[in-house]
Amino acid sequence: MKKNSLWLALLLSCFQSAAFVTDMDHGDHQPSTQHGYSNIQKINAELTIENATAKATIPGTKVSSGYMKIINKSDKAITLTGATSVIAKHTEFHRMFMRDSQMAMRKVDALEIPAKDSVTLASNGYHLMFMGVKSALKADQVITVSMQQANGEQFDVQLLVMPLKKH
Ligand SMILES: [Cu+2]
Repeated sequence: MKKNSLWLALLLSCFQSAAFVTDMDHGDHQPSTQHGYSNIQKINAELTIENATAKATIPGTKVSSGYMKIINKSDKAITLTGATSVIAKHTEFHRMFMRDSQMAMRKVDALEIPAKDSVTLASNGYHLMFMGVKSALKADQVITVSMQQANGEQFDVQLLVMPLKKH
């Protein structure tokens, strides 16, 4: 039972995030100037990250999720095998999917970015999941996530925390 309620909390977190995406298009937050955060992060000649965001934690919860577009400009696939961040005990790649006409999600062990292509982490598909968030994530905060590649390299991405949607 305890495991089920944890998964329910995680699912709710992912669903509610759908509302946050719409907020990004409004002009009242300026990601490109916040704390040196850039909405286009050129990692190296091969990899570029765009619009990396995380959502503010809902009061009383210790989960959040992260979104971004990962662009691979090289002619070889790049495989991400994991992610870590000091803000949470566990950071995982997840994928939302339909199961018996209900949304569910599961951990993804490897995320492949095809050659000359991109993968978008969003609220309705792949996403980063932060579990055991150590202190509440607040709007305009910038967090760092380290991504591990299958080739042993790793790189850091900055995520701008988006506000909770006002009702
Ligand atoms: Cu998730």
